Amino acid sequence: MKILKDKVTKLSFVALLMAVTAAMVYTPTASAHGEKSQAAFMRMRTIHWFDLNWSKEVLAVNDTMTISGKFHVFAGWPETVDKPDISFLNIGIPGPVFIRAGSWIGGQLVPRSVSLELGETYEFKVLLKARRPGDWHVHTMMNVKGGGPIIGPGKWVTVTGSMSSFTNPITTLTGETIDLETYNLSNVYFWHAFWYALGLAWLAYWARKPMFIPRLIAVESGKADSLITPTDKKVALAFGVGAIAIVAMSMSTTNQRYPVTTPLQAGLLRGMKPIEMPATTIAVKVDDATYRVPGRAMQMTLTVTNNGDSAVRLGEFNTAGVRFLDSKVAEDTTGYPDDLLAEEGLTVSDNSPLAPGQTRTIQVTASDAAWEVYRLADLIYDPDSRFAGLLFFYDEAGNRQMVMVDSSLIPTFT
Ligand SMILES: [Cu+2]
Repeated sequence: MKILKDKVTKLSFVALLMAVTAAMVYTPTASAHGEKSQAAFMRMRTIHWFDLNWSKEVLAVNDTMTISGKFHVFAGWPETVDKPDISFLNIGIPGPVFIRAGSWIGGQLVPRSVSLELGETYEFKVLLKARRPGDWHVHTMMNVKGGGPIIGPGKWVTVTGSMSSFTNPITTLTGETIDLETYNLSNVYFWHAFWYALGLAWLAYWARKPMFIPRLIAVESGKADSLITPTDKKVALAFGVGAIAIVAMSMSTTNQRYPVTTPLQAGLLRGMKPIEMPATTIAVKVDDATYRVPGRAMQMTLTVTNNGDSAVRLGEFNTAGVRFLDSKVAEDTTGYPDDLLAEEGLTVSDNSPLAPGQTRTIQVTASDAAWEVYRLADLIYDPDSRFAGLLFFYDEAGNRQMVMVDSSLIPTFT
């Protein structure tokens, strides 16, 4: 029996050791943080992020970087997501590994929630200041009240240096320069410690005498009054009056020390300036769209009419942050996240220049591992099998036109 017990103990120890080692060695680098698990049709039919640019990939603590780009608010917004009347331009990072030094939509600073209009395209910029060393997957993101987080593409950014050197100086309107990283901290510590100590002192005053059984007996035998002596009453009065006096005095000294204070600034920002998108001269009709289950690609049959005055070719299809490019037409120069970039992911049956006035029906295949990795293939589980995305056409001079497409997306099983 003893031997068996020893064996079990030994084996459990080995198992524990193995588990610990495995946990230490196995550190998966997640390349997406939340968006994969969201319904595919929601990601395809809410906000389309494009023209994104991360100004740096490596920076030191206290250095700044910007993430800029555009987003299109899809007009066929899903029913189950509240309209983006109250939205907040956020950034998706694991805590304040950066601080957001500023964020703008259409050139306007947006520290508060904003109203966005369906069908409009906006330009945005976020200024980040590095705070904590590490490798961080930084996402653009929009929080929609009544809808949830709408997560944009994420890119790995490395912060070097030491967090202890981080500072966040601001100059107030009263002319004082403070460091928001530590400002007022000792004051907060002091007052919390002070009042906590006062509470403990009150408890200790009573607890120095026997607390429960003798007092219970005294109360039960009708001698409750004997438990509170005249001294006790004086002490209670001192505590009561003292607490009120300290509150009143410290309130007035605080008012003297900080004579100018304002309430918290809040309230929805309306009237965000959208980008005036030039009227598109390309008409696209989605004749049908399918995806194979299981599979890594979607196919569309598009009838494209060029109403402009120069020949165009299809360069990109963008949905849910995944960019499918025809490398013969378009090339990414922005350092777009690898896992979301299909450099040769777009195949067009006939991608010769479409002359002005011409109409052509083309077969377009958007194919990449990202379709599966980012679980767009999981559309099969969604209650609304429709997609939406952006098509980018380029003319000979390199001018780009964006066309929004949206249609049902039918699975095929053969
Ligand atoms: Cu991520």
